[in-house]
Amino acid sequence: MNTWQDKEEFKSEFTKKAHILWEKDLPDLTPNEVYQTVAFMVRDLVSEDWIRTNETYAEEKAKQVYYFSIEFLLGRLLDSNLIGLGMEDVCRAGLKDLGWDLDRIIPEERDPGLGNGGLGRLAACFIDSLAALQLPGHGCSIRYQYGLFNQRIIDDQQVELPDSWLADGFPWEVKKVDKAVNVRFGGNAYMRPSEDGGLECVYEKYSSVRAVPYDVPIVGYHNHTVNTLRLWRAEYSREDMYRELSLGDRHRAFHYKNSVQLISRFLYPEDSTEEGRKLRLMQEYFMVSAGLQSIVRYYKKKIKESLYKFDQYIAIHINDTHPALVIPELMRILMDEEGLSWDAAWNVTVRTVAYTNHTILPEAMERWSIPMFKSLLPRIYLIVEELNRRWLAEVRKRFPGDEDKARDVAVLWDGQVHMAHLAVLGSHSVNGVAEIHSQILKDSTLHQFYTCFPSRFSNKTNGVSHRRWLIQSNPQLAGLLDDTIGPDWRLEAKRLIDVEKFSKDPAFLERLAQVKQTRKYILADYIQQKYEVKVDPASIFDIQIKRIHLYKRQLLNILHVLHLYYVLKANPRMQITPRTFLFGGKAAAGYGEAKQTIKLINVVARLVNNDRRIRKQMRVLFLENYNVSLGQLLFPAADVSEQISTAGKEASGTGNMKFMMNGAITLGTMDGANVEIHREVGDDNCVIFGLRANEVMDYYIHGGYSSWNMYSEDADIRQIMNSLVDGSLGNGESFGMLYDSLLDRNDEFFVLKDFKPYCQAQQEIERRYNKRLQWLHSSAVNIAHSGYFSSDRTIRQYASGIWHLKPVKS
Ligand code: 26Y
Repeated sequence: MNTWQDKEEFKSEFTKKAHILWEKDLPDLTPNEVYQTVAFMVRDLVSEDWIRTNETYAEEKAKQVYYFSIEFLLGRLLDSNLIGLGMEDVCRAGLKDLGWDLDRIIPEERDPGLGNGGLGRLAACFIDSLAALQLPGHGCSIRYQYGLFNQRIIDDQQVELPDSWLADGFPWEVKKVDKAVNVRFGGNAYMRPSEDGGLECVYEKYSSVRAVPYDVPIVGYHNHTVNTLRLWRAEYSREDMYRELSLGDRHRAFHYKNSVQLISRFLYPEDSTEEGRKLRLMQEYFMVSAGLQSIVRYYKKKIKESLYKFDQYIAIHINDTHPALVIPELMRILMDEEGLSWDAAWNVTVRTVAYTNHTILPEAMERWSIPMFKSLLPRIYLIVEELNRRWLAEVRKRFPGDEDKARDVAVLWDGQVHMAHLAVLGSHSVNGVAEIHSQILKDSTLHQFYTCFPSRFSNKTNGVSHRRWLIQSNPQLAGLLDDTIGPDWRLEAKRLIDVEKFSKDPAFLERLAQVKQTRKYILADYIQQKYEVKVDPASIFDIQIKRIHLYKRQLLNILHVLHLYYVLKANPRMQITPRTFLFGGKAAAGYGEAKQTIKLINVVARLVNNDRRIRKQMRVLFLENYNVSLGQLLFPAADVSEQISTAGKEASGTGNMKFMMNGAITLGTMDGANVEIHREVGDDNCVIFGLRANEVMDYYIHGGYSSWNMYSEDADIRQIMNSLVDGSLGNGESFGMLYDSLLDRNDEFFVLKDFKPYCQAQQEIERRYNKRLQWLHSSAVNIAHSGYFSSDRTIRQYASGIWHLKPVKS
């Protein structure tokens, strides 16, 4: 069985399942038990297709891609799976008869927040698209016991609480004990002459960690394809535990047990301490080694082709450098376990692996200290050393005397392992995530590599799943689109372009306005319930939601809010179109400026919201614990999408696409995918401001920017800056760290430089909003052109340009 014929069948299955699971009468079920019951029923529906999909891939020996990512920010799965199976209506009707409302059951699922932000959410959209397009592709990651922290705001400040998302169990996973593998750490590795006259590696005195896979089905859209996300959990190996115990050292035994369990306990353990960094490296190798071992085992058992042909059947993609150890690990397996020569193994490895870069911020470039790397991964280190030796010899031969070049492409340099260099060297394909970002990689960040391997480089502009971010998040808009252009856009997002024909049709625009209004009411209700704050659904909803970071410039936004407040205070008669400024996002626990930014937003919010006169015109709110589910409430309700990073810093952004798809107007800099959004919709349908990337670059290289000059020459800037440190924002609060970054450290992200252009852009937004029909037209144009930003387009480009995959019908 893989559908429920009708609501009657649903009800009877539900009753049976609930009885087995809970041994309770239906009326006594808690909402969470109802959620779990439905989730298990859905899993039953999926299982047949899941098995068949796997069988088909193996029988047809279809080429498959494995997407390795240290993060998968999935969001809730019940709703998306029901939609994928086309069972949402039946389920809703059945539950209704039994006295429950599906919309109240869905929030019972805890968000599996196995990611920090953009990169993790992108991975989730990608596996969604792979299944929707019937492409053979799977995810590989870690089953963290605790996802990204739960954010609370206490006394205006972020407090991080553990996210125990597994507390009530996770109905979507299937533990596969028989597919466990061992991953080895520590010990000694050295080369010795082998019997056949060559060299072989001896690896000894290591300790073993058992990696146990938990598989999650990734359900296609109305197509019977079910791919797999494999999440690895670290367990101690009983053998090793007993060995330690038998040596009589209980301390060592327990130390071993604890350190193993730590590997899959937290997403991104603190990396400001040596201990934390080591754990992070262990996580990376753990995921990579477990994932690769299971792929090679599958290849030998099911594909049964020569390992020299590995890359004809398997593609491995690394989501940033965190899984870059697949390169030396695949070398290890091919050489030490399968007996290939160095050259043969290297050819297979490079042809198999492809790498995506997601950031050019120097501090986010991964580097490991050689002593730590070597002691934790001695065999892998030998391989990295050898590939670096061969590579530098080649470079020095090609470019004699050019030591600058050698430095810029070395994998080992200055006592560190440079992961981005390893990733580029060991991959046949390197891509950035938006046109401007891919260009910057070629021109500067990876320029020397680009001169060595120009054909490896390409661009794949990011995309988002229009299933989650439109069909699922905004059923009201989805329904209007069906009524207007028919339902084809659901299968083929490009068809959204048909909306353009209606973008001047007053009847359509009126309905579009109603949808937006409804979504603003829904959000206002949520805010009322949770914060006991009233926001006015007739005001402009201006939203910035993303990780808190200096380069993303939440500071620019809140300083403009503060400025607007001062202007209104100084001009009691002045009227503006009422605005609701909403913020959401988490700051890294050790990132002082980001945490102070959150505090500043909350302090300014109190100042503004407590002022009886001002609060009729503006409201400010920081929404706690921004995650995928909260995003699903926010994107549909937005009028204005804040995308205001310093040009050249945001690799792509994907929130910008989700807003656009839901009809918000972008207020942004020429950065990341904003550049392409601007190209799609034109100047009339988005508002662009601020320095361009080349101007920012010029300032960095040639100097010439002084934030002190901005401060001394502009009274408005002086006023807001002074208020950061003179205690006038309330309770004598002071924001010294932010003040210093803007003035003493010369405003690395050009907040003050872009301040006035941003204020003008905000006025332009207001002017356009008040031309109601024109605004609605812009909103429609944005929706119409958002089809390009579906991750289906992106994944098709990866599939044809990098992985060479073809769809397989299940
Ligand atoms: C090494 C470690 C500190 C590290 C951890 C996480 C480095 C980077 C990251 C995450 C990066 C990330 O999320 N990047 C974002 O990727 C998105 C998807 O491509 C982009 O849209 C977004 O611009 C980029 O910031």
